[in-house]
Amino acid sequence: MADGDDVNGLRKVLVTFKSCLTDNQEVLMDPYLEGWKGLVRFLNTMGAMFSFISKDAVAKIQIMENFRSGEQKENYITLQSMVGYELSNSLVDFTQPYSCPTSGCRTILRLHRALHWLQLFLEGLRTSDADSRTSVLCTDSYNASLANYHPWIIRKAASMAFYTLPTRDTFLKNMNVGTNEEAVAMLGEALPHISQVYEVTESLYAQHKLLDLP
Ligand code: 1PX
Repeated sequence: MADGDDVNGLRKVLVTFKSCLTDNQEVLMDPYLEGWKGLVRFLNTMGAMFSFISKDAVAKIQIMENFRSGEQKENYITLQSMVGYELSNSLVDFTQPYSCPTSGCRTILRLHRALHWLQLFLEGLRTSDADSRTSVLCTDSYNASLANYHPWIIRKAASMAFYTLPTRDTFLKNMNVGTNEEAVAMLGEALPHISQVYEVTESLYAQHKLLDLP
């Protein structure tokens, strides 16, 4: 399938993560948010049970877009410039209760943790058998990542939503990237780029001790 055929499909969305990394390994904010917006569009096709997840993701994307269109927009071009700017201006709360408005650093951390879930889920989808259950793949990847940061009530609501996911076959079809084999091949192409963005962000946050921001 030619790239040009993929108008609404996930190929374009996942490939967006490829354009996040600059030559000197910085993560560009705009394609990062664009990638998330595409994922949210896909999530919105999966039914009302997922709308609480979608709303939270949209709210976080919106916070970051506000930074990108505000007075300090130049400082939010990359994740690296954001971290440098917010830390040197004491804009990041390391403890609760918060004394500063919501920082970009803590907002991106939430999306970054969700990117880890995405990485695990897509890898599960890519490598699983045709008769695997998407709900199980999703639950396993969630429990191994995001669930560790969520309270019981969110975990419960998320697992109920996962239960409504379609079969692996239908899920791959819904991705709108051709046959299931083509969808699986596309995941294999896109995943290394998502992993790279994840790893670069993880080491940036570790270096600045930002991985536990409340
Ligand atoms: C080919 C597959 C594509 C699938 C696309 C799916 C896109 C999913 C987008 C999920 C974005 C989730 C962001 C969650 C951020 C978060 O952890 N927020 C919590 C903490 O924020 P706070 O500001 O309070 O510190 C917040 O409490 C979360 C609330 C909503 C529940 C989040 C559950 C996340 C489950 C992720 C799995 C999505 C399942 C999609 C099914 C395929």
